[in-house]
Amino acid sequence: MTRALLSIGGNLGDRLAYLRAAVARLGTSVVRVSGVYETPPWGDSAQPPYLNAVVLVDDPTVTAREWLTRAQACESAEGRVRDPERRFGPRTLDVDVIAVWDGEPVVSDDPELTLPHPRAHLRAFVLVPWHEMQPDADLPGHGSVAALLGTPEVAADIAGVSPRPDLSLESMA
Ligand code: PH2
Ligand code: MG
Ligand code: MG
Repeated sequence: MTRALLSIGGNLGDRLAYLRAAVARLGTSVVRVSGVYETPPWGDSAQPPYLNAVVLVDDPTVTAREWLTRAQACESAEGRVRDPERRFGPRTLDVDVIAVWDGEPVVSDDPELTLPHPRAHLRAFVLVPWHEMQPDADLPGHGSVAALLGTPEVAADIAGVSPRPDLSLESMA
């Protein structure tokens, strides 16, 4: 079995529609989805706010590498255009593989797919929705998500991560 935690986000166009399209494309592999959050852009501040959520997916036939392929297929299908000059620039849809488990956590230092995601432990826009969806979750190599929310780097960003209870992906899971 492989299970993966995916972060989905976007800050161009109809942001909710892009998140919904990603969940729809992931199809029957979706086990749970978090609530939707409005989040300030990290890494390149001159751009609109993001909507972010996380999705737990499970499929016994899918390897870690194939989760990356599926994530990229979601991005391409929703018109994601990569700007080589602007790594953290605005995008319709970003789907990041945060962690994968095949019974045990998968660890990879492949530069194309580093697992767990090398910055997830620092990102409130990943940890806040994940904690809401799975309060007992662990980020492999970093301990409990609940504890990570208390670290100074993350705690400082939590106030900016605003729940959007008016927007939902739930009916799609
Ligand atoms: N993704 C990025 C860069 N910056 N900021 C927010 N708020 N949410 C994101 O998903 C995000 C970002 C690159 O993957
Ligand atoms: Mg990202
Ligand atoms: Mg990405």
